[in-house]
Amino acid sequence: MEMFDRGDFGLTSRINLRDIDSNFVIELKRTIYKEKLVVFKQQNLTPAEFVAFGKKMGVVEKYYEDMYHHKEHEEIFVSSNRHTKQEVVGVPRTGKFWHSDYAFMPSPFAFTITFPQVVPKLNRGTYFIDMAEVYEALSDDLKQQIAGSSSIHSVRKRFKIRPKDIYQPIGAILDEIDRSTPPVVHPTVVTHPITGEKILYISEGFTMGINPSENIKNPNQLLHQLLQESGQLDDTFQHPHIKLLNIEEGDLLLWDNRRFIHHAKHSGVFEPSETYRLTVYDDHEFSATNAA
Ligand code: 7UC
Ligand code: FE
Repeated sequence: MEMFDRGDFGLTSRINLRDIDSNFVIELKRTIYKEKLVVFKQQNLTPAEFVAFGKKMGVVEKYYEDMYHHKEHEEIFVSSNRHTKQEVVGVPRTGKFWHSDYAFMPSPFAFTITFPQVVPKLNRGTYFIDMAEVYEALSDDLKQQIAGSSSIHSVRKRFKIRPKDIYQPIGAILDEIDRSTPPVVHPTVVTHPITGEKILYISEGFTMGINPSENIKNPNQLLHQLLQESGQLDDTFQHPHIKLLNIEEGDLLLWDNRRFIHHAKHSGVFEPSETYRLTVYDDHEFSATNAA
C-alpha cells in the first residue's frame, strides 16, 4: 500500500496516526516539505492522542493567549462557536483573514496541524495561498524591489477582545498588545530552510508595512500591490492563486506554515463548528539566513 495518494490539493493518506513509528514521522515531515499539505482521512484520535502525535512531529508550542486553550490539554488551540451560557468552548471565528500562524511572533511555526471535530454542513473548508508560488510569479522588477527588504508584522488588527477586557479602556488593551506582542520584523522574502525556495512573506492579516529601502520608493503602495498580486484582496476567492480545501469529518490536516497563508471559511449562518489545532516547530530556523 502506498502511504500517500495524490488528493485534489496536497496528498492524502489513510494510515491511522495512532499506529505510526519514528520512521514514518521522518517520512511525513519530508512529504510535507515537498508536497506542502497532507490530509489523513478517517482519524479518531482522542485529544490526548492528538497532542501525543503533535509531539512526535516536533516541539509543540501552546498559544500565547489562554482563552484559546483546550480545558484539559493547553497545547490544543480550540476554534469553536459552541458556546452556551453554561460553558465557553474555545474562541469563535478564528483566522477569518489571510495569515500564516504566529507571523506576528519572532519565531513562527514550521507546521500547523488541524483536526476538525465538528464540521459545518455548508462551509466545510479552508482557503490557502502558496506564497512560494506567488513569489515565483512576481515580475523581475517586483522581485528586485523586495530583495533584501524586511516587513513589520503585528497581531494588533486581529487581536480578539477577551471576556476580561470588558469595561477596559481600548487604549489600555492596545498598550498591553504592544507590550506582550511588540511588532516583529521578518524578511519580506523568506528562504525555506529545507527546500531553499523563496517565499513572499506578507499577509493581509498581520503585515503592517514594508520597511523603506533604496529600492522601495513607496512602501504602502508596494504592500498593496503585493497583497493584490497574491490574491489576498479578492473577496470572491476566485483568484487563481487561491485554493480551497474541502474538509470532511475525520480529516486531520498538516501543512507547511512557512509557505502557506490561509483563511478560514466560516459560515455567515450559524452552524456548529469546532476545530482543534496544534502548532509545531521543526529543527530548522524559520528562514535560511543566507538569503540572496
Ligand atoms: O483568533 C484568531 O484569529 C487567532 C489569530 C489572531 N492568531 C492565530 C495564529 O496562530 O497566529
Ligand atoms: Fe491560522
